[in-house]
Amino acid sequence: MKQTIHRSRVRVRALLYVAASTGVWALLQAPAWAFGSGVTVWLPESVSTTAPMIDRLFYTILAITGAAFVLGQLTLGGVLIKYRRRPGQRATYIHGNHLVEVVWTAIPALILLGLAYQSQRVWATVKGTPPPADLHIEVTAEQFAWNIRYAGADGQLNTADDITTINQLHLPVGKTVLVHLKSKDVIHSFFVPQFRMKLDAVPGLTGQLWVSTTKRGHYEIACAQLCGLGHYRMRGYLVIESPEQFQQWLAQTLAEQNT
Ligand SMILES: [Cu+2]
Repeated sequence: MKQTIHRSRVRVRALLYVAASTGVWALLQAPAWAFGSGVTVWLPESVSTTAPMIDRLFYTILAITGAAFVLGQLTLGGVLIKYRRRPGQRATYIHGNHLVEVVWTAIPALILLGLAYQSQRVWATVKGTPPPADLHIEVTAEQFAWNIRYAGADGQLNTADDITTINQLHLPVGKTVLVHLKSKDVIHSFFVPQFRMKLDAVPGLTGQLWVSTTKRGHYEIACAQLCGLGHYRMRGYLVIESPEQFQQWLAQTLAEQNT
């Protein structure tokens, strides 16, 4: 009688354990399913050509680590139940198993190599030589604002006819933009979550980041480095619009600047 109760308890515990692990696994996988079906659950929407490849890598790593977690926990639970203390059973001393050790070292090593290869490809695309740009802009961070500079009629930055704005970044959709990033004072960080793009603005250096926009909309530019007391209000506004609207906005900004 006692034995039967004990067994059913163990069974219930095992079931609970499996249910909990499956729940955690499902929770981890939810974003990957959502990504597959185009729903955004975890990450903000993506509006650049490189964002989907970064997301894919992120979700691949999440799925692999999620599966490893669940497998590891299930194995641990299974071993605990199978080899639990039983009356009259003595512990045995074992010396390990070479084959098993080789397998569980080789498989993660291969997975890591695959991930490293994939990461390197994404990195080379995002951080390697930028593609030819349709538009060059200069962004200079300062405590606590973004100074944005567009080339004027001469197509050259840092000349008398430049168009400048504060915290207002407009970009044409479907174009490749090269951002030249500077800082006037301390280290800031230019971050647009929808681009999956972040770059530190370091005084004395000019950083470069490129982006090809894919979707119109209103987004925010955050400073991702604690840059002083006003860091919390260092926020820029990004508008991605049609090339015609962009040209119109540029002309309007220039007219306002000249008056
Ligand atoms: Cu800042």
